[in-house]
Amino acid sequence: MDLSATQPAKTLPAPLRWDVFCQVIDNYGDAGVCWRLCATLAARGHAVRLWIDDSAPLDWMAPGATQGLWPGVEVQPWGQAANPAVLAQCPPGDVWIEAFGCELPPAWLQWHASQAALQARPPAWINLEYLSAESFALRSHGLPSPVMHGPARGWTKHFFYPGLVPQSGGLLRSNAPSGRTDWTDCDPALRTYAPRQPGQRSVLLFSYPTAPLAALVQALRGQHQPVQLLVAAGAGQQALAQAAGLDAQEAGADGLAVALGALHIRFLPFLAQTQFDALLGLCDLHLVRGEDSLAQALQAGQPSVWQIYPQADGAHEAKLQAYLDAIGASACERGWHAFWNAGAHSPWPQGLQWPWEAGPAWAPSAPKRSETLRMQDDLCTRLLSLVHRLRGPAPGP
Ligand code: TRH
Repeated sequence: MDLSATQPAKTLPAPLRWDVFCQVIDNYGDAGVCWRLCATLAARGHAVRLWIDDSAPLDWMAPGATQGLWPGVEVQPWGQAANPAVLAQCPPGDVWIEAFGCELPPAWLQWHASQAALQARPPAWINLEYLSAESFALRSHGLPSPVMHGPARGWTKHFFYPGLVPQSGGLLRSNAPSGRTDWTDCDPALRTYAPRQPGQRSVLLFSYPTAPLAALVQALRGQHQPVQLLVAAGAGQQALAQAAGLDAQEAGADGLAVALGALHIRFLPFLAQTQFDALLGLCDLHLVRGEDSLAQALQAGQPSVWQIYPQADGAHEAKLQAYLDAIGASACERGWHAFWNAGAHSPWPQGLQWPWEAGPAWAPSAPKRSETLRMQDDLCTRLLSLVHRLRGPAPGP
Protein backbone atom coordinates (compact mmCIF):
# COMPACT_ATOMS: atom_id res chain seq x y z
CA MET A 1 0.00 0.00 0.00
CA ASP A 2 1.20 3.49 -0.80
CA LEU A 3 1.32 5.57 2.37
CA SER A 4 2.84 8.54 0.63
CA ALA A 5 0.00 9.82 -1.58
CA THR A 6 -2.10 12.61 -0.11
CA GLN A 7 -5.61 13.85 -0.66
CA PRO A 8 -6.45 17.45 -1.48
CA ALA A 9 -8.15 19.45 1.27
CA LYS A 10 -11.88 20.09 0.75
CA THR A 11 -14.14 22.94 1.69
CA LEU A 12 -17.15 21.63 3.54
CA PRO A 13 -20.61 23.14 3.88
CA ALA A 14 -23.06 23.74 6.72
CA PRO A 15 -22.95 22.04 10.12
CA LEU A 16 -25.04 18.90 10.50
CA ARG A 17 -26.87 17.11 13.31
CA TRP A 18 -25.29 13.73 14.16
CA ASP A 19 -26.51 10.75 16.17
CA VAL A 20 -23.65 8.50 17.25
CA PHE A 21 -24.57 5.09 18.72
CA CYS A 22 -22.10 3.25 20.92
CA GLN A 23 -22.41 -0.04 22.77
CA VAL A 24 -19.43 -0.71 24.99
CA ILE A 25 -18.35 -4.33 24.48
CA ASP A 26 -15.16 -4.40 26.49
CA ASN A 27 -12.26 -2.14 27.47
CA TYR A 28 -12.20 1.54 26.53
CA GLY A 29 -11.78 1.59 22.75
CA ASP A 30 -15.46 1.70 21.81
CA ALA A 31 -16.15 4.68 24.04
CA GLY A 32 -12.75 6.19 23.17
CA VAL A 33 -13.31 6.21 19.41
CA CYS A 34 -16.91 7.41 19.68
CA TRP A 35 -15.98 10.16 22.08
CA ARG A 36 -13.05 11.28 19.92
CA LEU A 37 -15.35 11.45 16.88
CA CYS A 38 -18.04 13.38 18.77
CA ALA A 39 -15.55 15.88 20.23
CA THR A 40 -13.95 16.41 16.80
CA LEU A 41 -17.28 16.97 15.08
CA ALA A 42 -18.41 19.36 17.80
CA ALA A 43 -15.14 21.29 17.56
CA ARG A 44 -15.96 21.76 13.85
CA GLY A 45 -19.33 23.26 14.66
CA HIS A 46 -21.60 20.22 14.31
CA ALA A 47 -24.31 19.23 16.80
CA VAL A 48 -23.78 15.71 18.13
CA ARG A 49 -25.84 13.35 20.27
CA LEU A 50 -23.96 10.36 21.68
CA TRP A 51 -26.24 7.47 22.66
CA ILE A 52 -24.12 5.16 24.82
CA ASP A 53 -25.00 2.14 26.96
CA ASP A 54 -22.14 2.64 29.45
CA SER A 55 -20.97 6.20 29.91
CA ALA A 56 -18.73 5.40 32.94
CA PRO A 57 -15.44 5.67 30.95
CA LEU A 58 -16.45 9.17 29.86
CA ASP A 59 -16.20 10.34 33.47
CA TRP A 60 -12.39 10.24 33.21
CA MET A 61 -11.95 10.34 29.43
CA ALA A 62 -13.99 13.51 28.98
CA PRO A 63 -14.80 15.00 32.39
CA GLY A 64 -18.06 16.94 32.26
CA ALA A 65 -19.32 15.26 29.08
CA THR A 66 -22.22 13.43 30.69
CA GLN A 67 -23.16 16.64 32.51
CA GLY A 68 -23.48 18.46 29.19
CA LEU A 69 -20.40 20.64 29.73
CA TRP A 70 -18.91 20.01 26.27
CA PRO A 71 -20.38 22.50 23.79
CA GLY A 72 -21.95 20.72 20.84
CA VAL A 73 -22.13 17.24 22.41
CA GLU A 74 -25.13 15.82 24.23
CA VAL A 75 -24.55 12.46 25.94
CA GLN A 76 -27.67 10.30 26.32
CA PRO A 77 -28.18 6.86 27.87
CA TRP A 78 -28.71 4.25 25.14
CA GLY A 79 -32.19 3.37 26.43
CA GLN A 80 -33.42 6.92 25.83
CA ALA A 81 -33.18 6.35 22.08
CA ALA A 82 -36.17 4.04 22.46
CA ASN A 83 -38.16 6.33 24.76
CA PRO A 84 -41.21 7.72 22.88
CA ALA A 85 -41.22 10.92 24.94
CA VAL A 86 -37.56 11.58 24.11
CA LEU A 87 -38.04 10.70 20.44
CA ALA A 88 -40.95 13.10 20.15
CA GLN A 89 -38.69 15.94 21.38
CA CYS A 90 -35.69 14.93 19.31
CA PRO A 91 -35.06 16.97 16.14
CA PRO A 92 -34.24 14.38 13.42
CA GLY A 93 -30.55 13.99 12.71
CA ASP A 94 -28.80 14.28 9.33
CA VAL A 95 -26.32 11.49 10.02
CA TRP A 96 -26.50 8.27 12.02
CA ILE A 97 -23.28 6.58 13.06
CA GLU A 98 -23.63 2.96 14.08
CA ALA A 99 -20.29 2.25 15.76
CA PHE A 100 -18.68 -1.18 15.41
CA GLY A 101 -21.75 -2.98 14.14
CA CYS A 102 -24.09 -2.07 17.02
CA GLU A 103 -27.73 -2.32 15.97
CA LEU A 104 -29.92 0.76 16.32
CA PRO A 105 -32.86 0.34 18.72
CA PRO A 106 -36.00 -0.84 16.81
CA ALA A 107 -38.10 1.93 18.42
CA TRP A 108 -35.64 4.52 17.08
CA LEU A 109 -35.97 3.10 13.57
CA GLN A 110 -39.74 2.82 13.85
CA TRP A 111 -40.16 6.43 14.91
CA HIS A 112 -37.81 7.90 12.33
CA ALA A 113 -39.13 5.80 9.45
CA SER A 114 -42.58 7.20 10.16
CA GLN A 115 -41.46 10.84 9.75
CA ALA A 116 -42.45 12.30 6.39
CA ALA A 117 -39.36 14.55 6.17
CA LEU A 118 -37.05 11.56 6.63
CA GLN A 119 -38.98 9.43 4.16
CA ALA A 120 -38.20 12.10 1.56
CA ARG A 121 -34.57 12.45 2.61
CA PRO A 122 -33.29 9.66 4.91
CA PRO A 123 -30.26 10.32 7.09
CA ALA A 124 -26.80 9.29 5.91
CA TRP A 125 -26.47 6.03 7.84
CA ILE A 126 -22.89 4.98 8.45
CA ASN A 127 -21.56 1.77 9.89
CA LEU A 128 -18.25 2.82 11.46
CA GLU A 129 -15.86 -0.13 11.65
CA TYR A 130 -12.56 -0.84 13.43
CA LEU A 131 -9.28 0.42 12.02
CA SER A 132 -7.68 -2.16 9.76
CA ALA A 133 -5.01 -2.22 7.08
CA GLU A 134 -6.32 -5.50 5.66
CA SER A 135 -7.32 -5.55 2.00
CA PHE A 136 -10.95 -6.44 2.77
CA ALA A 137 -11.26 -3.17 4.69
CA LEU A 138 -10.12 -1.12 1.71
CA ARG A 139 -12.41 -3.07 -0.60
CA SER A 140 -15.40 -2.57 1.71
CA HIS A 141 -14.79 1.06 2.62
CA GLY A 142 -17.71 3.22 1.41
CA LEU A 143 -19.77 0.27 0.10
CA PRO A 144 -23.56 0.44 0.47
CA SER A 145 -25.51 -2.12 2.48
CA PRO A 146 -29.23 -1.90 1.65
CA VAL A 147 -31.56 -2.39 4.63
CA MET A 148 -33.79 -5.35 3.69
CA HIS A 149 -35.95 -5.72 6.79
CA GLY A 150 -37.67 -3.75 9.51
CA PRO A 151 -39.12 -0.26 9.58
CA ALA A 152 -36.19 1.29 7.67
CA ARG A 153 -36.47 -1.21 4.80
CA GLY A 154 -35.37 0.45 1.57
CA TRP A 155 -32.90 2.78 3.28
CA THR A 156 -29.17 2.21 2.88
CA LYS A 157 -26.25 2.02 5.30
CA HIS A 158 -22.66 2.58 4.17
CA PHE A 159 -19.52 0.96 5.55
CA PHE A 160 -16.76 3.23 6.76
CA TYR A 161 -13.34 1.71 7.49
CA PRO A 162 -10.65 3.80 9.19
CA GLY A 163 -7.23 3.13 7.70
CA LEU A 164 -3.74 4.33 6.96
CA VAL A 165 -3.96 5.25 3.28
CA PRO A 166 -5.84 7.94 1.35
CA GLN A 167 -8.31 5.40 -0.14
CA SER A 168 -9.43 4.38 3.38
CA GLY A 169 -11.44 6.22 6.01
CA GLY A 170 -8.28 7.67 7.60
CA LEU A 171 -7.50 8.23 11.26
CA LEU A 172 -9.13 10.36 13.91
CA ARG A 173 -6.89 13.15 15.10
CA SER A 174 -6.23 14.06 18.68
CA ASN A 175 -8.19 16.91 20.22
CA ALA A 176 -5.24 17.75 22.50
CA PRO A 177 -3.56 21.12 21.94
CA SER A 178 -0.80 20.45 19.43
CA GLY A 179 2.70 21.77 19.09
CA ARG A 180 3.96 20.64 22.49
CA THR A 181 7.15 18.75 22.10
CA ASP A 182 8.67 18.37 25.53
CA TRP A 183 7.86 18.08 29.19
CA THR A 184 8.71 21.69 30.01
CA ASP A 185 5.72 23.21 28.19
CA CYS A 186 3.16 20.43 28.62
CA ASP A 187 -0.05 20.40 30.64
CA PRO A 188 0.94 20.95 34.32
CA ALA A 189 -0.99 17.79 35.26
CA LEU A 190 1.35 15.78 33.04
CA ARG A 191 4.50 17.51 34.19
CA THR A 192 4.20 15.40 37.37
CA TYR A 193 5.28 12.46 35.21
CA ALA A 194 8.25 14.19 33.62
CA PRO A 195 11.56 12.27 33.79
CA ARG A 196 13.24 12.79 37.18
CA GLN A 197 16.83 12.33 36.09
CA PRO A 198 18.87 13.84 33.28
CA GLY A 199 18.91 11.54 30.26
CA GLN A 200 16.12 9.36 31.63
CA ARG A 201 14.04 7.65 28.94
CA SER A 202 10.25 7.42 29.23
CA VAL A 203 8.27 4.40 28.11
CA LEU A 204 4.47 4.52 28.14
CA LEU A 205 2.88 1.16 28.84
CA PHE A 206 -0.80 0.68 28.01
CA SER A 207 -1.22 -3.07 27.74
CA TYR A 208 -3.49 -6.04 28.26
CA PRO A 209 -2.43 -8.33 31.12
CA THR A 210 -1.29 -10.89 28.52
CA ALA A 211 1.76 -8.85 27.46
CA PRO A 212 5.18 -10.32 28.39
CA LEU A 213 5.57 -7.90 31.27
CA ALA A 214 8.09 -9.89 33.33
CA ALA A 215 10.51 -9.98 30.38
CA LEU A 216 9.92 -6.27 29.79
CA VAL A 217 10.71 -5.32 33.38
CA GLN A 218 13.83 -7.46 33.42
CA ALA A 219 15.09 -5.95 30.17
CA LEU A 220 14.40 -2.41 31.38
CA ARG A 221 16.29 -3.10 34.59
CA GLY A 222 19.26 -4.13 32.50
CA GLN A 223 19.43 -0.77 30.71
CA HIS A 224 22.52 1.33 31.37
CA GLN A 225 20.60 4.60 31.18
CA PRO A 226 17.81 5.38 33.68
CA VAL A 227 14.32 4.60 32.37
CA GLN A 228 10.90 5.47 33.67
CA LEU A 229 8.00 3.22 32.87
CA LEU A 230 4.68 5.07 32.93
CA VAL A 231 1.99 2.46 33.41
CA ALA A 232 -1.44 3.55 32.17
CA ALA A 233 -4.51 2.78 34.25
CA GLY A 234 -6.44 -0.43 33.69
CA ALA A 235 -5.92 -4.17 34.06
CA GLY A 236 -2.35 -3.91 32.78
CA GLN A 237 -1.33 -2.15 36.02
CA GLN A 238 -2.05 -5.12 38.28
CA ALA A 239 -0.31 -7.46 35.86
CA LEU A 240 2.74 -5.19 35.67
CA ALA A 241 2.91 -4.93 39.46
CA GLN A 242 2.85 -8.70 39.73
CA ALA A 243 5.48 -9.09 37.02
CA ALA A 244 7.74 -6.62 38.85
CA GLY A 245 7.22 -8.34 42.22
CA LEU A 246 5.28 -5.40 43.68
CA ASP A 247 2.16 -5.34 45.77
CA ALA A 248 -0.65 -5.57 43.22
CA GLN A 249 -3.00 -3.65 45.53
CA GLU A 250 -0.58 -0.74 45.77
CA ALA A 251 -0.40 -0.53 41.99
CA GLY A 252 -3.90 0.89 41.99
CA ALA A 253 -2.75 3.89 44.05
CA ASP A 254 -2.72 6.86 41.69
CA GLY A 255 0.71 8.20 40.90
CA LEU A 256 2.53 5.55 42.97
CA ALA A 257 6.21 5.50 42.01
CA VAL A 258 8.60 2.65 42.71
CA ALA A 259 12.35 2.53 42.00
CA LEU A 260 13.96 -0.77 41.00
CA GLY A 261 17.55 0.30 40.49
CA ALA A 262 17.70 2.55 37.43
CA LEU A 263 14.12 1.65 36.51
CA HIS A 264 11.40 3.93 37.87
CA ILE A 265 7.87 2.59 37.60
CA ARG A 266 5.02 5.04 37.93
CA PHE A 267 1.39 3.97 37.99
CA LEU A 268 -0.85 6.56 36.33
CA PRO A 269 -4.43 7.40 37.19
CA PHE A 270 -7.01 7.41 34.40
CA LEU A 271 -6.25 10.50 32.32
CA ALA A 272 -8.56 12.62 30.19
CA GLN A 273 -8.24 11.57 26.55
CA THR A 274 -6.53 14.83 25.61
CA GLN A 275 -3.96 14.27 28.38
CA PHE A 276 -3.45 10.67 27.34
CA ASP A 277 -2.78 11.83 23.76
CA ALA A 278 -0.40 14.53 24.93
CA LEU A 279 1.53 11.99 26.99
CA LEU A 280 2.08 9.92 23.85
CA GLY A 281 3.89 12.86 22.33
CA LEU A 282 6.26 13.07 25.30
CA CYS A 283 7.52 9.49 25.64
CA ASP A 284 10.39 7.77 23.82
CA LEU A 285 8.47 4.55 23.23
CA HIS A 286 4.76 3.68 23.33
CA LEU A 287 3.63 0.18 24.10
CA VAL A 288 -0.02 0.60 23.18
CA ARG A 289 -3.03 -1.65 22.78
CA GLY A 290 -6.30 -1.39 20.84
CA GLU A 291 -6.87 0.62 17.68
CA ASP A 292 -7.45 4.05 19.15
CA SER A 293 -4.26 4.32 21.18
CA LEU A 294 -2.36 2.86 18.20
CA ALA A 295 -3.79 5.48 15.83
CA GLN A 296 -2.78 8.27 18.20
CA ALA A 297 0.66 6.78 18.89
CA LEU A 298 1.35 6.56 15.15
CA GLN A 299 0.43 10.19 14.67
CA ALA A 300 2.39 11.32 17.74
CA GLY A 301 5.60 10.39 15.93
CA GLN A 302 7.53 8.36 18.50
CA PRO A 303 8.34 4.67 18.09
CA SER A 304 5.40 2.47 19.04
CA VAL A 305 4.54 -1.19 19.44
CA TRP A 306 0.98 -2.46 19.16
CA GLN A 307 -0.46 -5.18 21.36
CA ILE A 308 -3.43 -6.19 19.24
CA TYR A 309 -6.69 -7.22 20.90
CA PRO A 310 -6.64 -11.04 20.73
CA GLN A 311 -9.55 -12.74 18.98
CA ALA A 312 -10.58 -16.35 19.56
CA ASP A 313 -10.43 -17.29 15.87
CA GLY A 314 -6.89 -15.93 15.46
CA ALA A 315 -8.15 -13.17 13.09
CA HIS A 316 -5.90 -10.68 14.88
CA GLU A 317 -2.76 -12.30 13.42
CA ALA A 318 -3.62 -11.42 9.81
CA LYS A 319 -4.65 -7.96 10.98
CA LEU A 320 -1.33 -7.40 12.75
CA GLN A 321 0.68 -8.54 9.72
CA ALA A 322 -1.35 -6.27 7.42
CA TYR A 323 -0.61 -3.37 9.74
CA LEU A 324 3.12 -4.10 9.81
CA ASP A 325 3.19 -4.36 6.02
CA ALA A 326 1.24 -1.11 5.64
CA ILE A 327 3.66 0.87 7.77
CA GLY A 328 6.67 -0.78 6.12
CA ALA A 329 7.89 -2.08 9.49
CA SER A 330 11.60 -2.86 9.78
CA ALA A 331 12.87 -6.27 10.94
CA CYS A 332 13.52 -4.74 14.34
CA GLU A 333 9.92 -3.50 14.66
CA ARG A 334 8.58 -6.86 13.47
CA GLY A 335 10.71 -8.59 16.10
CA TRP A 336 9.25 -6.34 18.78
CA HIS A 337 5.67 -6.97 17.63
CA ALA A 338 6.24 -10.73 17.53
CA PHE A 339 7.61 -10.66 21.09
CA TRP A 340 4.97 -8.29 22.43
CA ASN A 341 2.06 -10.32 21.05
CA ALA A 342 3.35 -13.79 21.97
CA GLY A 343 1.79 -13.99 25.43
CA ALA A 344 2.66 -13.27 29.06
CA HIS A 345 5.45 -15.86 29.25
CA SER A 346 7.20 -14.88 26.06
CA PRO A 347 10.96 -14.55 26.82
CA TRP A 348 13.00 -11.52 25.80
CA PRO A 349 14.29 -12.41 22.32
CA GLN A 350 18.03 -12.44 21.97
CA GLY A 351 19.30 -9.37 20.13
CA LEU A 352 16.02 -7.42 20.41
CA GLN A 353 16.88 -3.72 20.40
CA TRP A 354 15.20 -0.72 21.96
CA PRO A 355 14.34 2.02 19.48
CA TRP A 356 17.09 4.23 20.89
CA GLU A 357 19.59 1.42 20.25
CA ALA A 358 18.29 0.42 16.82
CA GLY A 359 19.31 3.67 15.11
CA PRO A 360 18.11 3.97 11.49
CA ALA A 361 16.34 0.59 11.76
CA TRP A 362 13.57 2.13 13.81
CA ALA A 363 13.49 5.53 15.47
CA PRO A 364 13.68 7.83 12.39
CA SER A 365 10.77 6.08 10.63
CA ALA A 366 8.30 7.06 13.37
CA PRO A 367 8.29 10.84 12.71
CA LYS A 368 8.22 10.23 8.95
CA ARG A 369 5.15 7.99 9.28
CA SER A 370 3.48 10.52 11.49
CA GLU A 371 4.13 13.28 8.97
CA THR A 372 2.78 11.18 6.09
CA LEU A 373 -0.39 10.36 8.02
CA ARG A 374 -0.90 13.92 9.12
CA MET A 375 -0.59 15.19 5.55
CA GLN A 376 -3.62 13.09 4.62
CA ASP A 377 -7.16 14.21 5.45
CA ASP A 378 -8.26 12.97 8.86
CA LEU A 379 -11.16 10.58 9.41
CA CYS A 380 -13.62 13.32 10.24
CA THR A 381 -12.94 15.16 6.98
CA ARG A 382 -13.33 11.97 4.95
CA LEU A 383 -16.51 11.08 6.80
CA LEU A 384 -17.93 14.50 6.04
CA SER A 385 -17.06 14.10 2.36
CA LEU A 386 -18.91 10.78 2.24
CA VAL A 387 -21.90 12.19 4.10
CA HIS A 388 -22.17 15.18 1.77
CA ARG A 389 -21.88 12.90 -1.25
CA LEU A 390 -24.63 10.65 0.08
CA ARG A 391 -26.98 13.44 1.03
CA GLY A 392 -26.49 15.57 -2.04
CA PRO A 393 -27.67 19.20 -2.04
CA ALA A 394 -30.44 20.18 0.40
CA PRO A 395 -33.89 20.26 -1.25
CA GLY A 396 -35.14 23.72 -2.22
CA PRO A 397 -37.93 25.54 -0.30
O1 TRH B 1 -9.15 -0.07 25.63
P1 TRH B 1 -8.73 -0.74 24.39
O2 TRH B 1 -7.98 -1.98 24.57
O3 TRH B 1 -9.97 -1.00 23.47
C1 TRH B 1 -10.09 -2.20 22.72
C2 TRH B 1 -9.96 -1.93 21.27
O4 TRH B 1 -10.83 -0.92 20.81
C3 TRH B 1 -10.23 -3.24 20.56
O5 TRH B 1 -10.09 -3.14 19.21
C4 TRH B 1 -11.62 -3.67 20.87
O6 TRH B 1 -11.98 -4.73 20.11
C5 TRH B 1 -11.64 -3.97 22.33
O7 TRH B 1 -11.31 -2.79 23.06
C6 TRH B 1 -12.99 -4.47 22.77
O8 TRH B 1 -7.73 0.20 23.56
P2 TRH B 1 -7.87 1.51 22.65
O9 TRH B 1 -8.61 1.19 21.39
O10 TRH B 1 -6.55 2.05 22.50
O11 TRH B 1 -8.78 2.50 23.50
C7 TRH B 1 -8.36 3.09 24.69
C8 TRH B 1 -9.02 4.43 24.83
O12 TRH B 1 -8.92 4.89 26.17
C9 TRH B 1 -8.39 5.51 23.96
O13 TRH B 1 -9.39 6.36 23.44
C10 TRH B 1 -7.52 6.27 24.92
C11 TRH B 1 -8.34 6.19 26.18
N1 TRH B 1 -7.61 6.39 27.45
C12 TRH B 1 -7.70 7.63 28.07
O14 TRH B 1 -8.36 8.54 27.54
N2 TRH B 1 -7.07 7.83 29.26
C13 TRH B 1 -6.35 6.83 29.88
O15 TRH B 1 -5.79 7.06 30.97
C14 TRH B 1 -6.27 5.56 29.22
C15 TRH B 1 -5.49 4.45 29.86
C16 TRH B 1 -6.91 5.37 28.01
